[in-house]
Amino acid sequence: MIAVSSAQGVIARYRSYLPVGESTPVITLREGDTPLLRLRNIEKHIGCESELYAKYEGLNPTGSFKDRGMTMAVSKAVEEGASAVLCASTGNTSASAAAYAARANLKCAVILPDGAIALGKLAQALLHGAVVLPVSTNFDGAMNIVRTISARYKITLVNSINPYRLAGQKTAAFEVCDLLGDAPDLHVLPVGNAGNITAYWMGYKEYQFAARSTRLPKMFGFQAEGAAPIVNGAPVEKPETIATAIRIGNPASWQSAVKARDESGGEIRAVSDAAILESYRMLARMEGIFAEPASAASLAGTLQLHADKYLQRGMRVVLTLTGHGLKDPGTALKVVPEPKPFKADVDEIADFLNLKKLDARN
Ligand code: AN7
Repeated sequence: MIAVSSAQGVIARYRSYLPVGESTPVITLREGDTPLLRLRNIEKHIGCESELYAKYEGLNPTGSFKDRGMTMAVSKAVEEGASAVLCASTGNTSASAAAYAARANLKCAVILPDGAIALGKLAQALLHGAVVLPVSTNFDGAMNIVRTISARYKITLVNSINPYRLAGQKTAAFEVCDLLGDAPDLHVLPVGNAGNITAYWMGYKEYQFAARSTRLPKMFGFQAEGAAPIVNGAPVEKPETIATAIRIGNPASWQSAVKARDESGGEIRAVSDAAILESYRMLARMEGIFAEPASAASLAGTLQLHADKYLQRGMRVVLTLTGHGLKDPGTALKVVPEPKPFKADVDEIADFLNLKKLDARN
């Protein structure tokens, strides 16, 4: 027998919780099964007595949590006989749709806000062979276009208004419960189009109903200050934030995100771009975790809760880090000093590094 990885993809792993049948083809890249990493250095640094855990979704096949939903959406599209899929995206959805469509031999078209996508995500969509249409609008405008096209033409929409997407994404909540032994006290995550907070809440409730967990977390969502429609209670016409993934002014899952917040007793708040970038650096420097800027909104939010004395001793707090930092190398290079070229001289380099000489025998 050939040894196979224990990673099997979220459909195989959580089949009984998902709307799939015997005849559903499983299109998978072995997504899910991402690590839960305790953030001990950050806990210590800020003097936090809660346990902080990062659910590092950047380790999915295309580098973001979107793969959990895309394996479902694309598998169901194939089952239903589709030949093409379509999405609007701030980047990660398009990268994931393009990859899963390639694996399923489906055509893929993506509508992107021109000039507002991190470089890695654009490269992924293009290399996987999607038809990429940069349109001079923002994400919300792109979303309106794909809603209309999919209502009028034969193409399957794989944005999170496709219910199979959220069904797949809820598996992240199952994994958190399986890894911790129960649901955490708080679950913190960035909010853009608001699908993920909706999906996690669905997952936590279903797992409790199935008696796989005994409790429910409070859901805490964080939007970027310049793109915080749910916090403001009104759509934002021109959303702005350095975290391009969550530059969204009129989220598709607005109502269900508010429901997740209210049913769980949580909150949806805003964090500044400065706080996002500070957290982005902290994760990388203090924990060795390279997450993309939007993901760092989870830590920025957690720091805000800590400053507000919300985090008590012994609480378990899970932060979803939604995407990999390599998606957006441009932002990383903007927040660090540029390295200076150095002479190829051993002694000068050793001197510069303040190194002590080994004794003569060596
Ligand atoms: C890294 O790719 O909306 O609140 O089109 O890429 O479920 O939308 C991405 C969203 C957080 C927000 N973090 O999640 C898209 C897109 C990252 C993201 C979010 C996104 P939702």
